Amino acid sequence: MTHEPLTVDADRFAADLAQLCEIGWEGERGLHRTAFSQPHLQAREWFLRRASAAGLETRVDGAGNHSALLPSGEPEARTLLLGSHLDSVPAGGRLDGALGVLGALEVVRTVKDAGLRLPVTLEAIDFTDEEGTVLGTMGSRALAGQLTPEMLASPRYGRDRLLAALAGAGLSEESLFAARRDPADIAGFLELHIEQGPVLEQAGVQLGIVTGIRGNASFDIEFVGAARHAGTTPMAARRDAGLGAASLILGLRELVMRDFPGCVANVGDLRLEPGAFNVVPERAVLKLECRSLDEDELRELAEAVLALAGREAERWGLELRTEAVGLWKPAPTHPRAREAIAHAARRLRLTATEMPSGAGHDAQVMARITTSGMVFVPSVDGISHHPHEWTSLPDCINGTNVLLGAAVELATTS
Ligand code: HGY
Ligand code: MN
Ligand code: MN
Repeated sequence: MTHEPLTVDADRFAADLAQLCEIGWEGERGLHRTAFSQPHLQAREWFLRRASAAGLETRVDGAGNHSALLPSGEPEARTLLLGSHLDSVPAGGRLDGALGVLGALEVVRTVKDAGLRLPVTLEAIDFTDEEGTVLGTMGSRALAGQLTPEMLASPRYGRDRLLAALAGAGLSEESLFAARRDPADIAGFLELHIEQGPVLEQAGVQLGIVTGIRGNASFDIEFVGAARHAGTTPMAARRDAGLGAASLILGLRELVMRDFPGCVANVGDLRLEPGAFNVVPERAVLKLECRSLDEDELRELAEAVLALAGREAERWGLELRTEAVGLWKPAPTHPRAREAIAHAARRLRLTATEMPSGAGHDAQVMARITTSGMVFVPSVDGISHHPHEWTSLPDCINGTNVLLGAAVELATTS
């Protein structure tokens, strides 16, 4: 007689998901739950309250990572971590990260309710500042011992913002480094996440088994020309920083599509100074990132991008300043984690396909220190980092049940 696999409490999960989605939600303006903002802190407190209500232990570490724990009865038991992040991008969507944190909590609660005794401590974790509005994968890099003083010296949005955010949360650079865990104590890491792209929906497949996670190299780029009167200065006599920015953005798209077809690049922020109708821009400041699944290719892509910026600066008679402000290496997931996810999907008679992740995740950090895997569920119209980001409730529950099955398998076979 085949046993039906253990499944989560769908009603409890749905009720909690509805509550969590409201914290920081501003309707058509989207979700505003950036790291260390009031809504973010409210969501974290909500998570701890729900964990306590389920009779779980709770903990906050020196990186502000919030955890709900179900200790194993066994001495010397290692910890199987399940989780994601509750912080969002500005004007983001309601499920990016949040689904993985709630899914992890629901798995731990379900194991506890079922009286399942596992040889590992189960820990549902909400990592601090995955999205990088302060540092980027701050909590997971701290836990994994992947943070260095150099990384804290020049974060993507500046050191002042980092120090202010840490101080406001009662954290410090010292407490970040103290949050490091010994990898020998960790049995593995699993993350449930929305796909944030169109692949699963277009293929009509219920789940994605993530094979690898793209790396990301981020740069501050600055073109410097000369401010002049926009009415009196002849067009040919200008050193217009805006021309450097515009030609880099257009050239970037051409470069990637021609020479790096498996990669992506983006300029997500552009500022012209002094920023007046009637002044030729003296400075153009761009926030640029580029991504690849392969570490060597990411390095080559970054070099090609900076060389392009240099050529455009020369073309328009501009000075160029560049600063590397973030590097997240690509990471493959672990075959044992992929296998556990595939088994769980099969037991639940759900369709699944292996696929890479274009987005970055805490799992790419955890993959450096432990057996790590990711479960994707479809995104409606492939939309993410946008108020219309959504995944159906049945798909969210499917993903959480697969997370449960994979966690139990990893826990009992690691
Ligand atoms: O940027 C990313 O890929 C992720 O959403 N932090
Ligand atoms: Mn995410
Ligand atoms: Mn995101």
